[in-house]
Amino acid sequence: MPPTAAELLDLAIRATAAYRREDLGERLAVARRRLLDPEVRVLVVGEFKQGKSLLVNSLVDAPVCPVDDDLATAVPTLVRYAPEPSVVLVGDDEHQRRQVPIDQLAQHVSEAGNPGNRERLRYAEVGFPAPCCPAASAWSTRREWAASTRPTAPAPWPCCPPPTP
Ligand SMILES: Nc1nc2c(ncn2[C@@H]2O[C@H](COP(=O)(O)OP(=O)(O)OP(=O)(O)O)[C@@H](O)[C@H]2O)c(=O)[nH]1
Ligand SMILES: [Mg+2]
Repeated sequence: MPPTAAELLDLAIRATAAYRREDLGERLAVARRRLLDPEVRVLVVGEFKQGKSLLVNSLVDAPVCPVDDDLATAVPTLVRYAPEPSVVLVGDDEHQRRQVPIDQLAQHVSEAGNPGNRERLRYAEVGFPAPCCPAASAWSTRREWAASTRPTAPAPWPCCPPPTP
């Protein structure tokens, strides 16, 4: 049986160690983690005020990202499935995590409440029981957002039915 992609990466990682190329080994380790991650991310990239947040909200059928026709988003928002709604602010260091009430999200991720990201947040993580896709998660940033679903997620999403033939 031919080796799997993960086995080939393991072999390459061992080779980088043997040839003292730890720099390449780290990149291969990242590739291996991505390969084995069951989540799929879909990125949507756009300039300011192009409707990214409204699109994310429509997909998860909930107002999880602040929509505004004037002030821009200051901090990326990660939206992922959780049994109960929750908001966690993540600081410069991934371990700096602070839970806040969900109705305070907008003031931390918008230029109005957090101008120039003076709170130095890396991102805000929103947990939400998305009714249209129980295993969905989505990224919303100033310039991009990504939705990801695990392979076991039910499909299609009721809010995005497939085109009829
Ligand atoms: N007419 C129309 N307006 C839209 C549409 N999508 C978004 N808008 C409006 O455009 C404005 C900006 O929408 P947002 O979703 O906040 O845009 P954004 O890209 O997330 O903005 P930033 O995160 O600040 O960059 C809001 O007033 C929305 O109501 C659309 O499809 N049609
Ligand atoms: Mg936005």
